[in-house]
Amino acid sequence: MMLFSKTLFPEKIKNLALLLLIFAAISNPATADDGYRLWLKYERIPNATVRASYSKSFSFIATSGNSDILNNAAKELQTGLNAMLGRQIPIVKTPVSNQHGIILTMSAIAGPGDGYAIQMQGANTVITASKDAGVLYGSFALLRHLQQHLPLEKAVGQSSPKIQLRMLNHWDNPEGTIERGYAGSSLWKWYELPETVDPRYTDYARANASIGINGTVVNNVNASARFLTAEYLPKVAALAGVFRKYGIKTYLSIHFAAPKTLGGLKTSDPLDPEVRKWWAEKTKEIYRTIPDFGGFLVKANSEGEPGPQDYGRTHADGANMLAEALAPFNGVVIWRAFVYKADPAADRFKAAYEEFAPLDGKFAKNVIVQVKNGPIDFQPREPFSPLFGNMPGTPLGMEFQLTQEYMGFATHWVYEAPLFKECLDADTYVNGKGSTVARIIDGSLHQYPLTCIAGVANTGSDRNWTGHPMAQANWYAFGRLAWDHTLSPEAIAQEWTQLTLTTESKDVAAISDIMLRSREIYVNYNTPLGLSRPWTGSHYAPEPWQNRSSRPDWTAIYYHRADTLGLGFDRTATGSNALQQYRPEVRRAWENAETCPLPYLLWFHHIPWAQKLSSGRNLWDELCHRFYTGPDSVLWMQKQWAGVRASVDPATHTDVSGRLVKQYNEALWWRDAWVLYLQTFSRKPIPAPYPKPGRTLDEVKRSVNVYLMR
Ligand code: GCV
Repeated sequence: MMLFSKTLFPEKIKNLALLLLIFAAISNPATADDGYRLWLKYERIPNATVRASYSKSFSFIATSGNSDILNNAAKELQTGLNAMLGRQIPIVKTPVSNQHGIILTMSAIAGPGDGYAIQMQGANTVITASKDAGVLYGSFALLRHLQQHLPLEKAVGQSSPKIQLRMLNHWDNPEGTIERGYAGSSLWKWYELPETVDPRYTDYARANASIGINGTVVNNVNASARFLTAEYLPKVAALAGVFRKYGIKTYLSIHFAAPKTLGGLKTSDPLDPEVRKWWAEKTKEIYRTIPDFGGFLVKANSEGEPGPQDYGRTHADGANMLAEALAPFNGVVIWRAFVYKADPAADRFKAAYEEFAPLDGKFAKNVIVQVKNGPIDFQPREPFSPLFGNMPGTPLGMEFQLTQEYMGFATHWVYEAPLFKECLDADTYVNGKGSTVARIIDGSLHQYPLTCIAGVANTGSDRNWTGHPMAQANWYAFGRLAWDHTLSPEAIAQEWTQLTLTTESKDVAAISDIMLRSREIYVNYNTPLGLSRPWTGSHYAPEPWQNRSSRPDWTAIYYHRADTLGLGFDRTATGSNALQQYRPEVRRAWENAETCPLPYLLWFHHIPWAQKLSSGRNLWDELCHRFYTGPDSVLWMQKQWAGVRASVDPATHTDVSGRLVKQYNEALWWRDAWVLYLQTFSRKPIPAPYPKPGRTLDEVKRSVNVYLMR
C-alpha cells in the first residue's frame, strides 16, 4: 500500500509530511525502547552539570582481582558509565595516578555474607566486599545511585543482605511452557541447550544480580524427572555456567518419584536403602556436572505430586533423605509447605500448619521449609500463614508470587510490594510484640542457620520480560526487599520508576502514586473485605457462583460461603477455628467481628448482610461501595497515567494505556459478576449513588462461559 496517494496529497504537502515524519523519528529516539533493558537502561544523563561532576570522578575503573564476577562488575560499571556520561572509561589493573576513578577491591568488611561498602578514598570511589559477589552488588548499587542523578558522596555507605538465599522460582516446563506464566514461553531454550547459549541468559543474570538475587530454580515445582537425566543436566549446566558469573546458583525442582520413574526402582520410599543410594548417586552426578549446584526444591504430596506420604512417611523423612545426599556438597533442600488434603470436612486454611507444625525440629540441618505468604494460595490479600512463628526449630523460607496468577495476569497493573510488605511486617507475637514475619524469615528471631526468600518468577520470552511493562517493578521490588525488607514500597516504587521510566520528579511521584494504590484498587473490584478465590481453573474470570468440582475446596462457594443470612468463612471457635493456629494477640485482633480489621473480615467471619461495619455502612453497602470504587479508581489510574505521557517512552506509554482500558472493562466485569450474584442472596438494592449494572447475571455468566471456552 502506498503511504500517500497522489490525489489526496499534492507533491509539496507529501514532501512536507515526509519531512515531519523523519523529524518525529529523529527527535523521538525513545520509541526504540521495548522494555528489554529493564531498570538497567543507563540513559545519558541530560543535565550537563551532573554529567560533568560524575565525569570528573570516573576516569578509570580499576580491578586487581581476576574472577569472572569481578570482571563482570567492572564491565557493568563501564557499560553504565560510558552510556550515562557519553565517554569511554577504561578498565585498568591499577589506579591511574593524578586521576579519579572507581576501585574494586576485596577485603573483609563488617556484616554478613554478600555485603559491600562504598567509600571515598581521596577522590577515588572504592567498592569493597569480602566476596566478589559483594563487589558486584556494590557496583550495581553505585550505578543505581548514579541513574537517579544523586550526589556521589551520598553513595557512601555499607549494605548487607538480611536473607542468605534470595531466589527466583521458575515454574517452567521442559517443553517450554510456563505454569501460570503470562509473558510468553520459557526463557530457557531447552532444545537448543547446551550447544547454543542465548545471550539473553546473561541479561537475565545481570538483572537478577543488580537487585541481589543469588539463586534460581529453573524448572517447575510440578517437576518433570527429565531434568535429572543425562540429557538435561548438561543443559542445566550451561545455564549455571552463565549464572555463576553473576553470583547466582542454580537449583532444580525434583520429582519425588524419580527413583521409580527414572531409576527403574520398585519404590521411591525415602527410608528404602536403594532409594537413598539412588539419590546419593544422582546428586553426585549433578555435582560432577554443576560443581556449585545449589540444591533441590520439592513439592511433595501436594496437588497430586508424589511424596513420602505415599509410603506412610513424613515430609521430614522425605526432606532428610535428600538432605543427606546433598550434605557432602553443601547443597540445601527447600521443601514446600504448600499442602492440603482432599478432606471435604476440612478447612484448607489449616492444612499446612496441621501437617508441618508437628514436624518442627525434625528436619536435617540443610533443610528449609518454604511457606507461601498466606495459608491458601497467593490471593490478592491473605492473612500471614500461621506457620510463621510456629516452627522455631526449623528454618522457614518465604514464598511470594511475582507472576500475577490471581492478580489479573499481564493485563492488570498491580504493584505487589505493598502485599509483600504487609506480610513481612505482620506481627506473629511468637516472642512477644515485634516478632514480625520478616524477623522470622531473616533468622533473627529464632537464630535460623539458613534463611531463604523466593519469588515465583513473572518472566518469560516476551521482549519486555514480564508482559505488562509495569510488572517489571514486581521482579525489582522482590529483589530489593529480599535484600533489605525494611525498605518501603514507596521508596522502591520511586527508585524503579526513576531507573525505568523517567527522572522527571513530578511524574515519578504520579507514577509511584498509581503503583502504591494499584493493589488496593485491584482488591476492591476483585476480592474486597477478605473474600478469596472466586474462580476455578482460569484464575482470571469471575465465577463466584462456581459450585461443582471433584473436591469442595476447588469451588468458589467453599470460600465465600454466601447465603441468605450473610457472607464469609467463619474461622472463629464457632466455625473451623483456624484462628486457633495464631498467637492469642493475633487471634484477639481478628476473632471479634466488631473489631476485626475490614480487609480481613470475611476471611474469619460470616457476617449478616445488614450488619453495620466499622465504616458506618452495613455489609452489603460496604461491599457495593468497594466493588464500585474499584473500577472508578482504574479510571483515575488512566487519568494519572495520561498525565505523564510527556516524560515516558511513547511505546511504553501506549502499551500501558491500552492495558488500562482493558483493566477498566474487566474491573466492571468483576464488579457486575460479584454484585449481581451476591444480590441473589442479600436481596438488597444497589445503594445510592451507584447505578445498577448494565447487564444481567445471566449475561455476565454467558460472557464468562465464552471466556472459558476452549
Ligand atoms: C505449580 C497453585 C497454582 C498451581 C501451582 C501451585 C503450587 O495451586 O494454581 O499452578 O503449581 O499453586 O504452588 O504448587
